[in-house]
Amino acid sequence: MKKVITYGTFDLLHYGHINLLRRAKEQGDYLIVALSTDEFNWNEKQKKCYFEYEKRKQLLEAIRYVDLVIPENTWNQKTSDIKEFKVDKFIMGDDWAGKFDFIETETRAEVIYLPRTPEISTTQIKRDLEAKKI
Ligand code: C2G
Repeated sequence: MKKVITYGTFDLLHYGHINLLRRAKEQGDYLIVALSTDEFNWNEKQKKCYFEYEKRKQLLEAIRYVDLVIPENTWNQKTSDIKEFKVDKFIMGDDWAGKFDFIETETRAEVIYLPRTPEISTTQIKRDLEAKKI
């Protein structure tokens, strides 16, 4: 069984996230999503999520491509996660291109960056709602 892992906040779940998860699952048979906790988001990414962790987890677990959701508590858990779950591929959107190449030297996993879906982001959704563009 080929196992794939990806990491993220996935707040205000949108089709850009779904495109990423679908393509990540296409790369294997089992997709693990390491979901950023509320504390990690605030302390490390200065992101205040609209949906708290348990709600974001519930949404992800309802997606047919997702097989397991685990918490992302720190930047540097990726290597141990990959070893613990015997992951074959580490996949992220290409806004992260180059940032996680070290994973290929520290583990046997392949690192793949997939093109982001253009013109959609959680930040953009929040901006549009504030500007009452909809
Ligand atoms: N994404 C995408 N297209 C978009 C928006 C997001 O492909 N229009 C991808 C991102 O590249 C990322 C994933 O969806 O791979 C989740 O995006 P975020 O929730 O914004 O996650 P991020 O803040 O990038 O956190 O340790 C890694 C971090 O936790 C990643």
